[in-house]
Amino acid sequence: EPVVRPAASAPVLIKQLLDVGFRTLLLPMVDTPEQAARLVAATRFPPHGIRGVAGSTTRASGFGTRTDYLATAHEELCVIVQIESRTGLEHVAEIAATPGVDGVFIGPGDLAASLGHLGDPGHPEVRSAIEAALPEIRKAGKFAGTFASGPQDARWWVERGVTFVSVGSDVALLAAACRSLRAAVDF
Ligand code: 3PY
Ligand code: MG
Repeated sequence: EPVVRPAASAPVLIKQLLDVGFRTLLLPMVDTPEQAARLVAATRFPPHGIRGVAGSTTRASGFGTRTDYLATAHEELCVIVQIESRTGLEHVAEIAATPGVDGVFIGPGDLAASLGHLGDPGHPEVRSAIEAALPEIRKAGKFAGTFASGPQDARWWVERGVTFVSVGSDVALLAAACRSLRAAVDF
């Protein structure tokens, strides 16, 4: 299942992604349970939320061929909120407990910046803050995720109960392949 992160946690962007057919969203910069609840509402049609109805114009509804789409769309969603600030961490238990939030992903890059360690997501204070948040997320019955710097780091997080690990990036892979190709023709 592709996981899509909009540029901002905004209802209009969430609606566009859901209408196109994405079902799993990673929503950045969530600091409070109120914000988490508003974002969950943006993924649900009334009366459960505020998602706008686009009917048969959406790919998600099979352009109207899925006649049960409006009634069942919410059953197929996975809403993951991203905590990446000191404020967000302070509210981790309530954010994780928000109904409709399926998982919580901690963003180490922005969290490091928020904790005063800009550019150093591996700083011990950042790592221990993430580690301390994991049981809070699991206690709420939700899954925890974070970003790993490489395969070994991914294993380290998995051993600590993280079940959703982002490792590597498309841009880094492309850049590495370009450098290696460039080096191979350096006659
Ligand atoms: C961060 O580390 O800030 C992220 O957003 C990772 O995805
Ligand atoms: Mg971030």
